[in-house]
Formats: sequence, C-alpha cells, structure tokens
Amino acid sequence: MENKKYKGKSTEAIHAGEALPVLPTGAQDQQAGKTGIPLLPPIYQNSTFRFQTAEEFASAFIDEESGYVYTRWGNPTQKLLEQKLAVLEAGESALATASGMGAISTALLTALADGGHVVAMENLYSATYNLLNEEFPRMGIETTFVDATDPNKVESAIRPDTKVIYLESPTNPLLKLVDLAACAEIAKAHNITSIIDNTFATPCSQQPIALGIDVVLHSMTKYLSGNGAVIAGAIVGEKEFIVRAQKGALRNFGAVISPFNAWLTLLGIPTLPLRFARHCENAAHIAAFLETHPAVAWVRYPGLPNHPQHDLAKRQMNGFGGMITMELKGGRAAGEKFVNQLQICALAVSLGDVRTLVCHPASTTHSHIPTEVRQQTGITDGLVRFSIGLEDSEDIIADLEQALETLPFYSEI
Ligand code: LCS
Repeated sequence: MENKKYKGKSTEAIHAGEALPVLPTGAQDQQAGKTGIPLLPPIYQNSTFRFQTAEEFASAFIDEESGYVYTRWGNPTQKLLEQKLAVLEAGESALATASGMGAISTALLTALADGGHVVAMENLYSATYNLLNEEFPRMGIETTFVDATDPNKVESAIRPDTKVIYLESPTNPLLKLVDLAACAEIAKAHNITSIIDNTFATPCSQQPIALGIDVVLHSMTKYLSGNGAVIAGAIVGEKEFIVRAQKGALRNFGAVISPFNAWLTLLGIPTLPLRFARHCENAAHIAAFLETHPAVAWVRYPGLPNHPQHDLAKRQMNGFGGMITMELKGGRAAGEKFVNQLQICALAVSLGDVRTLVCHPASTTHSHIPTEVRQQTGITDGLVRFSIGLEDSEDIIADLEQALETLPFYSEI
C-alpha cells in the first residue's frame, strides 16, 4: 500500500499509483533500444491480451496477478485508476466500475452474496433507493430505511440476519449527515459490513475508511472525474472484499469500466483537490448570499451554522462541499420560474461539474412521486438543488439574484 507515501492530497491525486510498471511501448521500440516512457499514462483501449506461449497463457489463468487476459477481468488503465483510488481513500484496494450504480450494485451484491437484510439511510440517491426498495426484494433481500442521522435508530433496526449498513453523507439532495465513526462502531459490534456512498464529500473532505467504515463507494461521474465527460464508479475497501467483488459480481454481472472512461477519469483526478477547494469556497459564498435573500425560505449547506448537524460537519468534514439545497417561498411555481430565468447556471441533473448545475426536483427528477409522498420525504415543491461550479462566485450570485428578482412575490416580501 502506498497510503502513507505522500503528505498531501494534491501530491497523492497527481502521483499515486503511477509507479505501476508501464507496459512496453512496442516490440520494435524495445528492440531498437528506445528509452522514454509516456509522462501521461497511456490508454490501453483493447479488449484482449495476447501471450507468447501456451505456458504463459495457462499461468495467467491460474495466477491472475501474473498477467492481463481480458479487459472485463482487468486492464492496465483500469488498474492504474484503481491504485490511485485506493490511495486517495486510504483503502487497501479499489475497483473501478462502469457507473456509480455499477459500484453500488456490485458492492451490495458482494456483501449480500448469501442473502440477508440491509439497514439503510432514508433519503438516499433515488436509484440507490430503487435498487434496495424494488430490485433487491425480488432476490429475497429486504431493507429497513431509517433516519441514520441518529445512530441509535441504525442500531435498533439491526436484525439477526442484517449483513449491511448502507449510508450516504451528505445525502442527495437534502444534505443530511451521518456520524460515520458512530455507525462504523455499531457495524463492527454486530459484525456487519458498513458501506458509504462518499460521492458528495469526495476523499478531499472525508475518508470514511479512516473512521472505521468498511467499504467506500463513488459515482466518479461527479467530482472525481469533474469533467462531465464520463459515467464511472468506484469501490474501495479491504483487498479480500475487492477481490471477491471483482471475481464475482463485477465480472459476472459485467459493470466494468471502459478503458477510455478510466483514462478520462485519470485525467480528472489530479485536479480534484484544487477543484474541490474552489467548489467549497464558491458554495460558502453562495449559501451565505441565498440565506439572506427574502425570496428564500431556507438554505441547507453543511458549512452554515444553521445546518442542524453543523457541529458534526466541522468534526467529520474537511471542506463542506459544493452542493446547496434551498427552499423558495413561492413553492413549485416559484421553483419553475426561478430556474427558467437562470443564464449562467445550467438546468441539468448530475453534479460535481466545473459548471454550476441547477435542478428543481418537484418538476423533474421527483415529478413521478405523488406530492404527499414527496413532502413526507422532504422533497418539497419549492426545493432547488445546486451543484456549485468553478465559475467566479460573483457571476453565479449575479445570475441567481436576477432570477430571484423576477419571482412575482419578491416585491411583497
Ligand atoms: N450516488 C450518488 C450520491 C449520486 O448522486 C449518483 C448519481 C449516483 C450514486 C449514481 O451514479 P451514476 O451511476 O450516475 O454514476 N446522481 C445523480 C444526480 O443527483 N443527478 O443525476 C445523477
């Protein structure tokens, strides 16, 4: 493990994993005695690998560490990304996957290989909720959803057959936090695998494995790649778990990352610490602006002292992230009108992009859910979610201000 090799996250993000031996540039070049290896790791955009002899071929099947066989089983570009991820998340090993959902399903299928019950945070990312609420029950796997902001509620929901505690912190889109050290301790006491989706925080803000969590997941579609160009995911954990995930659920269900997407993600990670710091700085300015605006009912940002878990955020997070949620006073009509007026901020799902992205869940991602159900889970009609980008914050604030000023009730407040 390279975990303790570098003092800072930026050096890690740039150099970690790159000690991986680079495959020869080509037989002719080797024969010609040419020196020099690419500074930017090359992309191995191939599906299969050839061997010189039957013996070499056979031994690669027996001992997979001895060679690459087929890209669904492993590829040098994937491998380099995985080594970097393990270092960034202070884990033993990592696995890159085709998407965040590929990481989530692969990790859960691995931890629940013999069936069992899941205790999960309520208000998870919607597709994760659907996976646990709709897909897994068909395989005999039940989930109890609890308000994991209270670790006691997590412990109370544990049954004799519970195999997984599944968490997100901060949650999407309500930015609730979970005390990771407390939940990890509960999981250990009951011999249960603890899993957290660390997409919103990134390893720059929190390293759950250092707090005792077993498995960390990412949608690398978001901050890790940061370029808005890929769909990708990651699992980080103990080598034993990662090997089981790779040889089992990943290989057989097939949510394997393509070499090209692995390479594009490798291009993004070196700037993650710089980008994340700027996301945090911009979000802090914008949250402070929104908080004082008369058209806004409330603002939820872990860095604001009025966040119900601000003390936990200060203790657990090193940077409060780029996501902000707010409630407009005028409900759904205000939400729709507001987003229609925006000029710099883009109306789009996803997050972690260099551009500021805005989403009004009631009219888009959550429109299929009946109003009462949405209200119960906190997805209210005037809720707007921001993924604050890397533009100059005064430009984003000016865009938000002009859009807020067009709301019909603005002058009445
Ligand atoms: N986990 C979290 C916390 C997410 O926000 C998402 C996607 C995923 C996992 C799934 O990752 P994917 O498979 O898309 O790479 N979140 C999205 C969102 O909030 N809007 O669009 C996608």
